[in-house]
Order: sequence, then C-alpha cells, then structure tokens
Amino acid sequence: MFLEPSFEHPNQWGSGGIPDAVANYRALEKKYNLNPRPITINEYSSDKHELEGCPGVSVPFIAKFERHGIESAVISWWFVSLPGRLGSLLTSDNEKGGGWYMYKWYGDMDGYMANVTPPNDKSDGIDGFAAVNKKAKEASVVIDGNNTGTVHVNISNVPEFLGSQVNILVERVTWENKDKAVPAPNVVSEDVYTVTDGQISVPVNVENPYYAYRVYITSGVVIPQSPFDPDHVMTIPGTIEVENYDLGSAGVAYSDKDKENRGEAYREDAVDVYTSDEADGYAVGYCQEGEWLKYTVEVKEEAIYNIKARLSCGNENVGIKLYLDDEPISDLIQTAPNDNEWTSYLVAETKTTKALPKGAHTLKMEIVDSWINIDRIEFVAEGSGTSLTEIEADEVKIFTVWDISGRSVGSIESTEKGIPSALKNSGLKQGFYLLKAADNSKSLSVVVE
Ligand SMILES: [Ca+2]
Ligand SMILES: [Ca+2]
Ligand SMILES: [Ca+2]
Repeated sequence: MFLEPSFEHPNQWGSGGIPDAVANYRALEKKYNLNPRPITINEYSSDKHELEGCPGVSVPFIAKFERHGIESAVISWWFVSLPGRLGSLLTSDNEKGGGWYMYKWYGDMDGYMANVTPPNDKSDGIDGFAAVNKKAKEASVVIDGNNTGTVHVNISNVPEFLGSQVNILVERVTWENKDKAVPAPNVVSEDVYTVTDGQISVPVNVENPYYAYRVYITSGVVIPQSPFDPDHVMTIPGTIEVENYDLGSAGVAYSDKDKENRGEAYREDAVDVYTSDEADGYAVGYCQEGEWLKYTVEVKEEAIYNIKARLSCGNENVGIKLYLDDEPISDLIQTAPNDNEWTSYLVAETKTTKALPKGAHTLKMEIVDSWINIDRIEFVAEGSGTSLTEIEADEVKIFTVWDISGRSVGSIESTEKGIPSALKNSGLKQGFYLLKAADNSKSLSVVVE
C-alpha cells in the first residue's frame, strides 16, 4: 500500500511528528480491517537542506524509526548534482563527514535493539537508540537532538554478561557543515562504573545540537594475563610463535585497534590471527600502528640474543619493536616491503640491544606503523640456528575476496604472487582486501593501490 502524503498527513518536517503519524496510520488500518503493513519512509530530513547528514539532526529520526517500528527509511537527497555522497555523509570531496561516523555507530549495532525513553518522544529534542550485543559482550547508546546541556543516560537491566563493573567509553562526533571532513570521533571520557541493582547512570555533556554522542559499554571484569599454554611456557632461547600470545583481557594481554577478529583462525578475541603458509599454520595479520601482544617467557640464561623475526612488511616504514618487562630490548625490526604479496615472508636478523636477564619475564611485541604480518620470532645464541628462506607459491588457486567491511566482492584465479595485479585487473578500487583460498589452505590480506 502506498499513501500519498496529502492523503492523511502532508509532508512534515522534523522527527517529532512521527509518533502521532504512525499511530494515526495504524488506527486507519484497524478502522478498515487491514493487517498491519510495513512502513517505509521515502525521504527524511531537517527542513534545512544544509543540515542534510548532520548527526545531531539524524539521531532523533533514527530513534523514532526504531521505537515506532518503521521498517525502512531513506535519508534525504537534496544535492542531486553530487551523487554518491550518501546523503551528505561524505563531503563534496568524498571525505568522511561527522554524519558518516554516527551512521557507522548505528551500522555497527548488532544483537537486539533496546527500548529508549526520551524526555519527549513528540519533539526533535534529545533522543537516542541503543543495542545490546550478547555475542560481542557490548552495548551502546547513541544520543543527541536539538538540546544542549547534561543528559543523564539512565540504563536499567544492565545485562549480566557485562558483569558488576562496566567500562563506559563516551565518544563524540563533531559536525560543522556538510562539507567539513571529520577525521574520527573523539573520546570524551573513559570510566569504570559499578552496576547497582542492574542500573547505571552516565552523564553526557551535549555541547552542540549538531554533534552526536555514543555511550559504549563493555565488561569491566579484567581477566589477568597468563601463559597461553601453561604447560609449555615459551623460552628464550627458543621460538615465539606470535599467535601464542598470553591469555587475558584487552589492554592486559593484547591491544588490538578493531574489535573484529579479521582472520577468524586459532584465537577468538579481537587479535587478527590468520592461517599462514607454514606447517605451524598461523600468523598475526591486520596489524596496525600501536597494537601490541604480550608473552610470558622464561629466559634460560642472561645473554645478548640474536633475533630472527619472520615478517611480511606492507611498506618500508612498518616493523616491530620488542620490550622485556616494558624496557626496550630491540631497535625497529623490519624487512623489505612485500610488494603486497602477503604470503611472501622474509626473515629480519638483528640482536637484542641489551643482555636479557635470566628468569620469568613478559615479552611485549609492539607494532610500529601499519600493515605487517608476523609469523614468529626466534631468539638464538650467536652462531647457531638456521636461516629461514623466503616462501614463494606459484600454484594457481581460486581466492574469494572480501572488502574492508567484510563484504564479499567476488573471486579471482591467480598464483599468490599475482594476486595484487589480478585484483587491480578485476577493477577493484584502491583499498584493503582479504582473500581466502577456495581450498581453505590460505587466508591473506592485500592492498590494492
Ligand atoms: Ca582485530
Ligand atoms: Ca589488528
Ligand atoms: Ca606463527
């Protein structure tokens, strides 16, 4: 069924009219004995075209769509001469604007939507939408609207899986105008809250009605660091398979910049472990600047050690640095760039910058710059050990290809060395892609330039 706007409700501006419009329409269905139809909104927007895509204006709309069961809705399309801008979520130079991040927060919501009660449902004022994701053990609330001042986000029935202590990250996305690029959301505050009678109250200072804010809730229960295999603590001298990083919470045993598990192999937390070409089978990939992993190690004897790190470096700036109990023990360790051949590993050879003291310690591997795969790090006494050789693969295989958002974009047939040019020739845009061999023998990441 399609209702002409003039039939019952003319085009209306703002989000405050949605509750009554939906109720009136549902009453009509009842009156004429119709089964409830899904409601689609063709275009939603502020009445000011310059506010298209503005996060603070869009939040109250989305909140009401969720609350009142709107099946789908399309953002306005004022600027038809600039197509492909996602309703002004991108600037006219195709850079991300503030609205892009707010819609990404919405798109990242998974699990089920939670009920949100705003101060006034029939207004464009402060409103919000929220989701609870049991699988990822997280919940989030996005708020804003045409008000400023402190908003108390009162959350009841905090799910038990979040525990009695929760981490609360409050983030803000700014917005000046639809052509102003925004580099990223900012962190406003990060605190641990104690859940009392299933409730917490988070104050959020809304500084600007055009901004949007996200309250992101995760479990505050900290799992302490412990060896991955307590029966076989890794030793120096010896080989550290980097995928065998310690057990423990994020920020304790590891730090990974995105919560996705990109490789979906071997480990189940946010660290991106991939199946690799080696008999050992695994490497840590999708490594970004500042990420780190920790290892409980036993240093057998005090000595300076030779280091052999098996790496696939995505560019000439990227590498790893090693620390023992947070003291640096190496310079930057890197190899020649891999020319986007992510199964082509090289071994970097160097030595520790100081003698490692005997005994139990924590080894930390830190990522410097972005995009490197790491298979393993050997610590060997001088004059011993065998050199690893570069692995090449010439067999033609079928690879399924995903883009950075995890969307399948087709498949290619190629040798591993030929993948970058095969991707380019298949017409894919610049960007980061994940590939998996159809025979499940390999998973790798490739940058198309
Ligand atoms: Ca990750
Ligand atoms: Ca990562
Ligand atoms: Ca490995």
